[in-house]
Formats: sequence, structure tokens, C-alpha cells
Amino acid sequence: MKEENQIKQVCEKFGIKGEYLYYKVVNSGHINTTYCVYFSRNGELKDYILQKVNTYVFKNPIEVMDNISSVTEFIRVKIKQKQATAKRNVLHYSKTEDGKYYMLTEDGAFWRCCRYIDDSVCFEHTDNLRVIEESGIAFGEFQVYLADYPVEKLSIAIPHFHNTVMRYDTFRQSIEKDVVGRVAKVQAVIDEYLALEEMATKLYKLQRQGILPLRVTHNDTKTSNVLFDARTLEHLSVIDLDTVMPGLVAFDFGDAIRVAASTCDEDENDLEKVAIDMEKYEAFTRGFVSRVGNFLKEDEKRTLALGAVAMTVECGMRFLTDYLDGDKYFKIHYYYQNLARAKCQLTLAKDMIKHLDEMQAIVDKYC
Ligand code: GN1
Ligand code: MG
Repeated sequence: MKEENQIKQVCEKFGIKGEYLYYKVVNSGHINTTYCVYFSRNGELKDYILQKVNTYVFKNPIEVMDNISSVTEFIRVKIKQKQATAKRNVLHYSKTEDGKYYMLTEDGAFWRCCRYIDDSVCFEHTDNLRVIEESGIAFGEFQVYLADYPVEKLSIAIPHFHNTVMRYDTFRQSIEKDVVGRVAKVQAVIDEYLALEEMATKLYKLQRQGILPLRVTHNDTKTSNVLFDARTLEHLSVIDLDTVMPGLVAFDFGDAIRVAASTCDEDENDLEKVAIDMEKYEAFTRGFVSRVGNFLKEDEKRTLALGAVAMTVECGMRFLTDYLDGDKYFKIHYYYQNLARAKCQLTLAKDMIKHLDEMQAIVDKYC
């Protein structure tokens, strides 16, 4: 079926009223396929976000939608206790006529639909320190909203998602199998990742020993997963809730720093340009810690900066693993993009390691 006809059919299933105008493909995100669909209703333009969920990555998409609907409902109740409407501050997913938050098309694709938050924008990457601080506030607030969410109600969307120990094992298996014969050419990059194993796995091990607590975390805290008011640039809502699961606060902080405090895009080819920007780091930290600072345990505070190293190494190694596996997991737009991402993240992680004491001192300053 033509893509546009399929989109119209999905919108109808989700009960969207009005006259269909057009749709656009949203090209951010490495996993799901996202569309923005425009309708006219009573003379007003209405837009919706449709997503085709990647079921190679999310094996139990119904459970993912159960998590998302229950977490957004939980947050909505809290927001409504302090303001009249939560409309612009939490995502609102549509239900089909039979009361489900998803639908399947004949080709087996799994779809969901949510309202577009009016007058909102998001950034893949920004140099605006205020926006970066706002994104820190947004992810910090998200932690606070979910601090008393019943963890046992959450399904595990992707098992061992930030289990860095297991990520290293998988990496080694991919090197061993070398299915597309790429290992020899990138041996030097592989060796550098292997050398960082002890440092990158330290926090996961501390959690296993019961020293660091599990909280309800977002687990994919990149800058593009926050919406801002298009006019004031204040944060509105955190989005992309597929991986909300029990996790470490240092990993949410760290994965955000990996993107928000970097001098470049995730796949920058010119490694000379890749570094941690300490001003951006401080801006995000100030925002994040202003929300979570008073409920974190001392052990958690002490590990935030190291969380940035762990998440940068883990993410880079996942890109490299996918490159060795023949690019099956992350979407790529040019053939060696996963390798470019892996090299960029490695360079960034090494720069973070150089600045680690300074990074932790900034956390301490705001805690
Ligand atoms: C993926 O879907 P997206 O682009 O927000 C990935 C994250 C990575 C990120 C790297 C489910 O996120 O873990 O950090 O790419 N999501 C999943 O940009 O694997
Ligand atoms: Mg995501």
C-alpha cells in the first residue's frame, strides 16, 4: 500500500477527525519511523505524531505501550495538581475505537499516535546554554515525577539495556563472529574500546552490589528527547518514553551529557572537533541537579560524572557492535555511519576522562 494511504488509514483507526492535509517524515531517531500528519478541523490546523515502532528492537511493543500510557497518566495527575492543564507538559497518546493505544496494519507494522504539542520545538544539538540548562531541568523533573512510581508495574522494554557488562560480552561475540568481515580494518578502534572496559562497567557493578539504587529512569536522555516552547524556549515535556525502566540516575545524567555537552554531532567525522564543552556541561548539570540534588544519595551524587563516561563508551561500543554485525540495529544514512559514530563517541569519552575531576567538581558545586 502507498505510504500516504497507510498513514490515512492509521489516522482513521485512531479516530482523528477533520480533513487530512499532508504528512512529513521526521528524520530524527535511529530506531522508530516517525511521521508528522496535518489535519484541518474547524478551520484550525491540527498535527499528530504517528510512529511505526521498530519491532526488531522492541520485541514486546504492547508492553512498551502499557508502560508509556501508565507513566504518562501518572505524570499527568501530578501536573494537574499544580496547574489547570497538563496538555503541553506530558505526551497524550490516542486510543483506537477499541480502546487500544496501538494498531496493526495488514503488513504487521505496529503503530501509535500522539498529539503534537502546540508551538513546540526540539533540537538535535544546540549551542544555546539556556536551552541546555532547560533540558537538564526537564530530565531532572522527570525523575522527580516518577520518584514514587511503582517500579514493579513497569515491563522491561529491552532487557539489559544499560547492562554495560553484558554490552561488552555482546561486543566480544560480534568481534569473534565477524559476520561481514569488518574486524581487521577497525582493530585499533576495537582495542581502544576494550581498554575502557573497567571504567565503563564500574557503575553497573556498583548497582549489582547494591551500592547504587535503581530508580525509574528514562534511559534515552538525548537533547532531541525534550520539547521546548517555540517562543520562550522553556522546557515543556520529555518525549520518547520507550525505554522508561528501572535504571541508574547517573546513566540518565550521563547519556544526556554525551549529547548536550558535546561540541559536535554524534557522528562527527573530523575528530579534531570532538570534545566535551565544559560550559555546556555546567549548564546541563545546573538544571538537572536543581531538581534531583536534594533527593539523591551521596553515592549517587559521587557517580554522576562517571555516568557520562560510561554512557558514552557504551553507546559508542553499541554503534561499533552494530557496524561489525552489518548495521542491523541503528538506522544509517551513509554506509560507514555507525563506525563514524563509534569513533566520535570514543574520542568524546577520552576527552571526558581527561576532564573527569573537573566534571565531578561541578556536580558537587550544585549539589
Ligand atoms: C537510539 O531512538 P533514538 O534515536 O532516540 C537508542 C539509544 C541511543 C541513541 C543514540 C532503543 O535512540 O539507546 O542512545 O539511539 N535507542 C534504543 O543516538 O536503542
Ligand atoms: Mg529513543
